[in-house]
Amino acid sequence: MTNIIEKLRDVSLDELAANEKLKVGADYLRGRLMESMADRATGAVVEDDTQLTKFHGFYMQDDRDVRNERRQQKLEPLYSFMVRLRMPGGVMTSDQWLKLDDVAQKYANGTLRITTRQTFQYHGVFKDNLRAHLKAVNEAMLDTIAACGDVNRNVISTANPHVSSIHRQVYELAGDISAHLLPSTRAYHEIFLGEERVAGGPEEQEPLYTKHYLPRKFKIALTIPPENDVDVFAHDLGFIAHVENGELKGFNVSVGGGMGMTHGEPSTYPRTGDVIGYCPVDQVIDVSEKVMLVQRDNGDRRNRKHARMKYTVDDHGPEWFRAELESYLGYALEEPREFQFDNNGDRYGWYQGENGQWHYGMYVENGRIADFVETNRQLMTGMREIAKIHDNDIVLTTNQNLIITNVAEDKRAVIDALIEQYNMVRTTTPLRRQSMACVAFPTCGLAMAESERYMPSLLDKLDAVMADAGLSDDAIVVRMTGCPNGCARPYLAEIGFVGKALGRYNLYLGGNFTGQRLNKLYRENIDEATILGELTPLIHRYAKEREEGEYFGDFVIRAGVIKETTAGRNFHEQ
Ligand code: SRM
Ligand code: SF4
Repeated sequence: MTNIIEKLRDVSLDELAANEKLKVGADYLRGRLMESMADRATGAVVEDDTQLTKFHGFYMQDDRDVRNERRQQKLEPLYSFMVRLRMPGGVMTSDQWLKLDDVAQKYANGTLRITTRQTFQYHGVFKDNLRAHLKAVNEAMLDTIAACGDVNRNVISTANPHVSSIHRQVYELAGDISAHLLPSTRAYHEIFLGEERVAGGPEEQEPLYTKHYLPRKFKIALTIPPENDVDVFAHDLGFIAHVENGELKGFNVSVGGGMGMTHGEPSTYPRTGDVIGYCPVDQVIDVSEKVMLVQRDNGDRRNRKHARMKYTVDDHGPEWFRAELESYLGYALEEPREFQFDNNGDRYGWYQGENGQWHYGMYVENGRIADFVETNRQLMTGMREIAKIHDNDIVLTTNQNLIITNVAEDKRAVIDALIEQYNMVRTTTPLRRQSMACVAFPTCGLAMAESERYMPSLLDKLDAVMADAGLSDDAIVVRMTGCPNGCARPYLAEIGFVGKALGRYNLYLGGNFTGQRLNKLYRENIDEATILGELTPLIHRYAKEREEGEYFGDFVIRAGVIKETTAGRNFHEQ
């Protein structure tokens, strides 16, 4: 149990990954951001600051659709920022929805994007609009602090605190953990909200993070079995609720999940977390903090590709991790309790909560809230009209959907009429409802292939295959990402597509329906015709040969189509 300050006392920063030097030298996340913001000659911020803005919740990007054209015209890339909100549990009031919508129209590209971590992202925010944007978000009583960067990110929790008192308690814990693990620096308030720096005050301290912050991003999810909508095993730290006689007693603690990897580098791999113990409710904040500190002090700061906590857990073993954690806690974790999941998707349409109120789960294709001209689906306008008459919360889900919560019986018809009027919900199959795609082009700088813009048309074709096989009422978890970073958690899907190059994807098979098993590479670098050529016979075979209640991901393993992945470490073994 040696903390990071002591560990790095005699280590030259030059021996560490480049970001480590940057964090230490940035005066607690200030860098040269004041100057960068004032520089009107460019839409960009200086190179080092592009890493620091992440800790404040925004990323510099450029529009990749016009990159070549602008290069030919000798113009700088069309820089703008992606801004991500911190919204633990994905909950906002209708009034906040209206304010956030207004921010999108005034300072961003007019759309809102529900992310796979239950919050909104804005795209297309120009540097000149950034401060106004962040101030407006702040006026809506929200912020973007630590939404990205080497810190604890938005804490996600199983959707809809209004469904039951257990859901409410778990959601509140997500908020408490998020608040507890926030960085302490006032840099955000000074640079973007105009707070004065206290002159001559004591040097700012980051008691939890220190000037080194974390080796890499850190993610926490909480869920309540049998729902695994959050994909709890994809996170650095997962809490699985244990309920006895209708009372929330505590949580199983899972550590070391993560999705990201790099094509062609087998030392990088996705990993599902290990359940290492159990803690009662009143230890959750302490356990969150101490797990994060074990990673702060032991994560790899030399190699950023090996810096996530999943590698710390694998390198030392889960038993070591538990022992180390217990030494930080000063007490032992209890032994894990039994749990069972039955799905990792969302609930759609109207359903009733414990308090008798109604909730409407709305499918939002890949999380994009906009008015779509081609299909005449007016999701942005429709949600605005709903938010105007709805006097309760709207909740975002980790599957990029939303829930209009706490609707009285006699108000349901009004909401139904607005959904109809604005043509908000497209007819969907279970296959589509279980699907997710990451953002990718044109904003994501790391995208190798399309995802959000392509997945709908591929699903049209897969829907036709499913119909042909008589499986229109069956669900298969299908996910796509534009690169191997795994933002839509594709390695937990029954069918995963991961971008390799424009129009080409790696096809992964064999995840399970509950998000507890990783899939495996089945075909590499294939185009749409080959994807359909591979999947059509498999789907037909599944229709004919499956056992009662057998899911597609289980079938492909039983039928010998693909080998089961039993742990992240053997993800690449064929
Ligand atoms: Fe992600 C980076 C979008 C959830 C793993 N992710 C990015 C960036 C910021 C690209 C970049 O670094 O330049 C993407 C911005 C695209 C854009 O234009 O908006 C991006 N990630 C997203 C979102 C918006 C995908 C979506 O379609 O919803 C999700 C935002 C979540 C949020 O609100 O915080 C998003 N990213 C995830 C998840 C899923 C999750 O957390 O449950 C993962 C896999 C889980 C994990 O972390 O292991 C994920 N994103 C990554 C990685 C790979 C990390 C790694 O360990 O290797 C990167 C790249 C990196 O960090 O170097 C990345
Ligand atoms: Fe971008 Fe890759 Fe994440 Fe998709 S998976 S949003 S392409 S980083």
